[in-house]
Amino acid sequence: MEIIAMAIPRNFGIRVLETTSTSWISPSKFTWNPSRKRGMIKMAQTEASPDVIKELSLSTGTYLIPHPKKVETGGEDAFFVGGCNGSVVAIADGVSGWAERNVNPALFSRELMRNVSLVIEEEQANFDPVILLKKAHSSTTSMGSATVIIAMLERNGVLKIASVGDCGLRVIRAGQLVFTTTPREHYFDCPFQVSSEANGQTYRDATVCSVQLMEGDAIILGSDGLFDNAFDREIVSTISDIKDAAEAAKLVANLAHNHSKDVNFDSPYTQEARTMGYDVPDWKKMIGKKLKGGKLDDITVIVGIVSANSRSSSDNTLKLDT
Ligand SMILES: [Mn+2]
Repeated sequence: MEIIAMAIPRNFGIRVLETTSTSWISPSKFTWNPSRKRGMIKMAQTEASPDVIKELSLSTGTYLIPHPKKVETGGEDAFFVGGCNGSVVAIADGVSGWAERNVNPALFSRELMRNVSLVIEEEQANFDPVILLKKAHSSTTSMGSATVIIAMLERNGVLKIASVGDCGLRVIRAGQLVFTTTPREHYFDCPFQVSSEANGQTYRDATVCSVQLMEGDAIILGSDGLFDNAFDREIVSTISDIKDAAEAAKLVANLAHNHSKDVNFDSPYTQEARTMGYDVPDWKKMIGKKLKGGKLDDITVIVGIVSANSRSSSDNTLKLDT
């Protein structure tokens, strides 16, 4: 049972899987070297006009649609938007398998996000999502586990990301997808997760990366309920002409929600399931059937649109050197 404690599988989604084959996913890991930070900041300063420095910030919108069976309780996703200029965005997805142990899966994810909101006040955590995750996780006392993603935008446009599990982030620039995070899972439907259990994942297991954002970029954060039900190309086309972050978040969440309820939709989730060897029985394949359908889940979407504010370099309230 200890193995189960280390990695709680989700208890929703496909329940009619015919095989039990598992695969270990080991995507290439992005790396982020904190020592580069100062160099990147200097570059931002020297490339700008000597008199005007641009500060980047996020205009954010959020939208959460609970699992249809969890509407009354609000579901088990939780999110946070805060920090200076809304520059810190985070989503945690409580792993629902805990319900089988009579543990409310929402408690851990909500407390984790609440602790992010508290820890963000500490200067050390305010510039490093890994430290923020470490501190928020270590102060979370609820039983449970969650996948989690934290992203923070520095004023020079560097977006730092730490992710454990299968919450995700996309960057769209001029109508093109230019960056995606990579989910990590122990096996299909059992993602990496920070946990109340000593042998669960921690900040040390986070996939850590950074990306230089530009004015006009859009970032989209989502729980797996988004990315299991909506393809990147659909997300890009859905928000391509939308300037308002709140409207964009609502449209993207509804896109995923509609697919999640569509039993005939060939979703990213079922496509991955088939890749992993899960499918309908062979006799159904012989008559042309295949595993399909969306995945009912909580769906959380945060959209951030990057805007720039110009400041005179003589304005000594500007603190680029962090
Ligand atoms: Mn989920």
